[in-house]
Amino acid sequence: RGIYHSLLQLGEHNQIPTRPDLDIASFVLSQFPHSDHAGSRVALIDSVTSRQITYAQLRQSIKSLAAGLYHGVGIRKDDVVFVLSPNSLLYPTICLAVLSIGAVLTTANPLNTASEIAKQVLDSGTKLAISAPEEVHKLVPTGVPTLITTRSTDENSLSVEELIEGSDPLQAPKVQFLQTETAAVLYSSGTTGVSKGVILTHENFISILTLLKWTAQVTSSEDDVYLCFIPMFHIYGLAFFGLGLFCVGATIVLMPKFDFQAMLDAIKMHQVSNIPAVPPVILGLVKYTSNRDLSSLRRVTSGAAPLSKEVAEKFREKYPWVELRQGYGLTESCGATSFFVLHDQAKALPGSVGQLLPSFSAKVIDVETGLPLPTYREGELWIKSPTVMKSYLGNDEATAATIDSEGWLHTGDLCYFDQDGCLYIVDRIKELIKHNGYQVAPAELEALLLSHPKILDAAVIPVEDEEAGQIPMAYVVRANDFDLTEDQIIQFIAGQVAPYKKVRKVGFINAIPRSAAGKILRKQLVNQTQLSLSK
Ligand code: 4UW
Repeated sequence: RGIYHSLLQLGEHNQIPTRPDLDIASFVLSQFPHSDHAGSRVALIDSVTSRQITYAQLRQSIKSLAAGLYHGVGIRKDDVVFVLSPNSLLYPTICLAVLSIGAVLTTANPLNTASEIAKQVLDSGTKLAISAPEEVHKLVPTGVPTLITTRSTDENSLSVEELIEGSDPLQAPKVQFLQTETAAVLYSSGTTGVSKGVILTHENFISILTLLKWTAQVTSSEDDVYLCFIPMFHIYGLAFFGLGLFCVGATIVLMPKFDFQAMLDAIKMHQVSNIPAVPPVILGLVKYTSNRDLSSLRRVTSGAAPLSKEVAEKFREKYPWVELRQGYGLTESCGATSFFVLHDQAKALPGSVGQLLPSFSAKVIDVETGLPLPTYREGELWIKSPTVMKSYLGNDEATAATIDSEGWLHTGDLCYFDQDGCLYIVDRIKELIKHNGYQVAPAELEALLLSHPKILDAAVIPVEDEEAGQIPMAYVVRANDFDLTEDQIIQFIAGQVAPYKKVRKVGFINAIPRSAAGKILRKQLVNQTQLSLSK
């Protein structure tokens, strides 16, 4: 009672494999196109250089790198490998090679600062880093052994490329491990506090990729050409482009970094038909491209942050030949939780993020009473599925606050279901701020603000922004020195965090509103801000 079960069914041939010793890399490789002809199918195309990699080459480079990491570098099962790179043709090879030897993948935004990276290196227990050459300087202070991705002029640093070329794919080790073991540690702030390591197992990934493969099969066509600008360090990009789409033999055009004009060019040049995207890109397409030829486009997905009903409707008016669907997911659920399979339904319900994927159950919990709610009533979304993370790394308290004793993951999102099992995300109860789909943890910015000698107290809240979704705004209580300005505070934070985390607005206040238990009353600040901005 009070439980919503997925109304979708995986076909007989698409069940989630349960063999205990199956690992994610073997699973993905077993799904590659097999016959000689299929092996020449293109897996990846670099949008800038037009360099291509076939499935046969991808398999070969994964095996070679696995052999090189094992025999050459000495990486073993459970060793943590930190990948710091923008999207590149090598990224999927690195992920799959690391996973295939039972090592643990951890990833970060290459825009992160040296101190943010040092924290993650320490927290994850990184043994080896693999870095794009231009980011290596950020890893130097950590003292962690580092491989660069591509060859440089520096003769001392070994590159992944050289390791692949110099290793024998037949020497790839056969490491045995269980589905229940850790595959990756991705970072998310969850419902509260600073970034935490989300432990995702091989089982979590095998489950999500089975679902992704199934949704791709039922909603796309075999010859779809996908465009990738979603970063692979984030679960959305990792699940789709680092691992999942290889299970349907897709061709992926890869952009090293997002640029709107370059995206339009890539769509035209490579006849892109399918784009997993984020709301600011959908908005961009609505606003900016009147004469561009986007006739090849067939399917666009929006996820990672809310897409307004109005923008969805305008997109459909402007591009009536494109199917637009929303999906919803979390790092803690290893990717997608809901999606629209039927496009007619997505079109009729532009505010919904779709139906629960197969194998998911959910509850909608009244925030006041803790009781489960029926359809159309708003409450916190709790979910259960084989994709739900094992725990937060080294943080029992945060784990217990997020996954309860019955295995329900408390998402911190406010939602309701309609009578057809379509899910609507209406607000975020958790602290998390999303800027262009990227996570910003208020607690992290508050700690930095409090380190300023002239700041007594601080709170960071989201402010709605048409382009970026949300921007972080700081409320600051100044020590008696009132010459501290908004600009000085913005600069102080900007010097210490990745650009997407910058505080972009500052309000001065006499006291931060707090509950009796000392918790910041964020909603009160958000309402107060909305009121003053609307004046
Ligand atoms: N509407 C409103 C949405 C939506 C949303 C997410 O950074 P994380 O932890 O994770 C993500 C993952 C997104 C994702 C992964 C795989 C996939 O297939 C897919 O479908 C398109 C999406 O964003 O942030 C999780 C938080 O982001 C918000 C929500 O608050 C959630 O808890 N969020 N998607 N469609 N809000």
